[in-house]
Amino acid sequence: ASIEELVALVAPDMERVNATILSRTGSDVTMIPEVANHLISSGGKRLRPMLTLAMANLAGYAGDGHIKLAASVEFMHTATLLHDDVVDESEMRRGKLSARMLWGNEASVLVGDFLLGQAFRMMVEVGSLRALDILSAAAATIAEGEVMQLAAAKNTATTEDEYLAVIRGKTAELFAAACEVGPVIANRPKAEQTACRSVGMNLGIAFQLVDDVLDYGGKSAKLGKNTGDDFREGKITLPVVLAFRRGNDTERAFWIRALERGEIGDSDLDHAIGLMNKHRALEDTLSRAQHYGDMAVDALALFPPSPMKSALEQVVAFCLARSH
Ligand code: 2DE
Ligand code: MG
Ligand code: MG
Ligand code: MG
Ligand code: MG
Repeated sequence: ASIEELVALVAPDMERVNATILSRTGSDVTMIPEVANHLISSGGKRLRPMLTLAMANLAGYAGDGHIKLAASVEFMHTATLLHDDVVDESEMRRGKLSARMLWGNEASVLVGDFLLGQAFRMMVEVGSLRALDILSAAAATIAEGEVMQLAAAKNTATTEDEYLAVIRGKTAELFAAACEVGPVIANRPKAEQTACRSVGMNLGIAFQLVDDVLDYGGKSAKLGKNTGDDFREGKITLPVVLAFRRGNDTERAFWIRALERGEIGDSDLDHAIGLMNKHRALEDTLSRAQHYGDMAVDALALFPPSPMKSALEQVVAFCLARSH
């Protein structure tokens, strides 16, 4: 499982997207390109803009609009990461110090705002009011998901459904919108729009489920960000929901002390991982991720076999295989 097939298929388009990204991070205010490029040139996979390009191609789109929409999607994603590391107080991102550690929280938030503004300008230039509608709604939904997460933080009574609503908003919605705008600018029938949206939504849910597993079960060096962040922040992710639900009274007391009261000692992360292993919480989170990955592949069934379609199936497999 790899993203290489997709990378190869979209390479000519992606070169244009990268050039667009570079020119639109430009500003006489030199701190803006400095901060923006720190993150944008740090070896991200460009997964979301690749999805926009792939779906436009699957939909038979022949124009230029997908380039600026893909760049917009990457700008929106970069803005969310700049803001996310402030909200999460994260120190590492993509193997480097996060922007907030180098330039501060203020600069991170403000450069994120700049990128968001530039993203919307590019969408307007493309001139598809429907694409603008989908991506602007996504921006609102992402923020909604983050606020929902804030409200659920440190609450061990959070349910699996509440957690799912959070990750649909904060992560899956951008995947969904990135995919949906492809058939939209190609003026394809509603069924194709729905199918592409569903590919993105289900892939996005799977992606975040895997991310949440890796925060406990991954290796920092490989991830390029610190593991254990979610635990230290008292974030209630699905591995926690499952381990808490399946735990005895002593174990629940541990989760409440650590996550609700934030009383965390040196060995507590290891203890948390031990409890997750005991209750198969990481494994079962990954089974759920596999289920959403399967649904993403199912949603591709509408399209006839093609190299692009099989490349997208590989991408789904890749996102799930990140976990081991
Ligand atoms: C990733 O979750 C979620 C990202 C969404 C962040 C969105 C914010 C609202 P994670 P990692 C902060 C800003 C909205 C805009 C600019 C439209 O698990 O593990 O924290 O990579 O991700 O830190
Ligand atoms: Mg984060
Ligand atoms: Mg976050
Ligand atoms: Mg995470
Ligand atoms: Mg995090």
